[in-house]
Amino acid sequence: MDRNTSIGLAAVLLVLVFLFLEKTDETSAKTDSQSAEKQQFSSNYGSPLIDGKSEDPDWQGAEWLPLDQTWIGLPPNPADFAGRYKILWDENNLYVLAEITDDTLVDTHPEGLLKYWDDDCLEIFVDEDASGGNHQYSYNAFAYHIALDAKVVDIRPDSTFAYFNEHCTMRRSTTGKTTTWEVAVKIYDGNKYEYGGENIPKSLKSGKKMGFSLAYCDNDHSPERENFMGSVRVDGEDKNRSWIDAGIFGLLTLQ
Ligand SMILES: [Ca+2]
Ligand SMILES: [Ca+2]
Ligand SMILES: [Ca+2]
Ligand SMILES: [Ca+2]
Repeated sequence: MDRNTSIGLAAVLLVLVFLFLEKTDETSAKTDSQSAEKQQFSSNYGSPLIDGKSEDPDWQGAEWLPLDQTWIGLPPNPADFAGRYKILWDENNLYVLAEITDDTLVDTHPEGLLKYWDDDCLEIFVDEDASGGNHQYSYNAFAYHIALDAKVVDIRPDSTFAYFNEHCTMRRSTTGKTTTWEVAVKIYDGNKYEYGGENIPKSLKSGKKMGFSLAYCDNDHSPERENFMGSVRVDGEDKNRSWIDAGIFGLLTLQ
């Protein structure tokens, strides 16, 4: 190889390195701007007893967060719907305590897999690796619809509705028009999840980040749900997108 060929090869190599670095920069900048847009939440460590009651000392130390974003319908008056929630975590579960004021509790479709979103239900969105992206027919993220009878439903990759009862344990108690929903959520690696397979929930650690949102479907005897209220702001005309797009979930940090 003569001197000119060597210089030529070195120049080509240098250009390739530059192109690679530029590409890497673009990719990381894109990831940064996406995560910067996510609404940030944090959760304390604690292990409440799942009994539908909020008296646990660990809940007392957690702050209330608003469940006040209208995703479907007009903003409801406080007698029709008002909601707030708390989050805790320990090694085994994420815990959600939701205090929901709802004038009428309805379960119009007692068959759990039939139009479950048109009955009153709590909905917990979890994206274990905070990847964002489409999760409509995949386990990239889960959208757990928890019915009044504690059955848990989401959509499988073959687009059928299915029970995920072992993922969420829920107990609730109702006083007057206010219902306390207390839920333990097991966190699964959606990239490896197999329906009916031997799936081992993840062990959680301080500092972990997950995509997380909460919502409530409120129906009071209408053919379809009247309101869908969520925990995060959703930009744009169509705000009912969390069941498809994990990119609009909040970003939760376990403290
Ligand atoms: Ca409790
Ligand atoms: Ca209502
Ligand atoms: Ca994911
Ligand atoms: Ca209702």
